[in-house]
Amino acid sequence: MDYSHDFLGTEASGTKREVLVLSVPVELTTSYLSGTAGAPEAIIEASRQIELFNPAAGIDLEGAGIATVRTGARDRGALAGFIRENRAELSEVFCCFLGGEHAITPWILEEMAYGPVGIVWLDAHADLREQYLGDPHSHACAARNSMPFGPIVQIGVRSWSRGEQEFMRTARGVTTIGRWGGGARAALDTLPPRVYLSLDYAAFDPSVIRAVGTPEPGRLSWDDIVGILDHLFATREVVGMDAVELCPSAQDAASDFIAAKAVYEAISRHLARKGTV
Ligand SMILES: [Mn+2]
Repeated sequence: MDYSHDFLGTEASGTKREVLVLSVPVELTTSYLSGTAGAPEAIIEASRQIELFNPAAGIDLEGAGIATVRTGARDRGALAGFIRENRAELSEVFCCFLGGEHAITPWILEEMAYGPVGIVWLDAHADLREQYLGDPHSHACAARNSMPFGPIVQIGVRSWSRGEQEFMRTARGVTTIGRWGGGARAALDTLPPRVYLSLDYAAFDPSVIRAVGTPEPGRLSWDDIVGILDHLFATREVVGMDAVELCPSAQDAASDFIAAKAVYEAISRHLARKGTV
């Protein structure tokens, strides 16, 4: 595995490795706006503008032990091969996978074999289709394909198909909620003590992040996402995460920066909880 210190820059590296930011430029089933294969590099580049001192999380990421790995994986086989080859090393650190499209989440869950976990799914779309345009591995099926790996709580979801509505009515193991608030908090509190976090940038209102594959108006706001991260990292052990579906646009560098900042906020909370910095 080749490391660099591009995410947040060299100042965020350290003597011990605590966090790996892994680029996974998979783009196979994009259904609307394309370009998510370029998201990892756009996020990494924008991250270098972020202040390492994080007053909101009460932590300074200077010397925090953050490294960047470019997996080069552009399909399921390549990602699975990379994880299998490096699983021992990956399981010792907090891994944040940067997509690429949302289809990667169940692949990560399968190959990382985290054991019993709950899954927190921040998204505008339910992603509960059995197949989409004939493809059962589409990003639109990613939550459905993640169900074998643990109970799922979805927050921010505001768009789904009639078929998904039928499925949600009877399905066990997935709870779908629109807004962040008391109901969502109570749902998160039903999850096992260890959770995996999947952040689809479409969860954000487009007034916050606009450059996504399928922009969907309505909340979550920035403060909602930070509130969810605060609650999650305070009450659960987050075993790993992904951040997916950014679709970088030359006219919208702000989306790249805010996407990077969301990852930074999650990593900050992980390290603050671990107490190694
Ligand atoms: Mn999604």
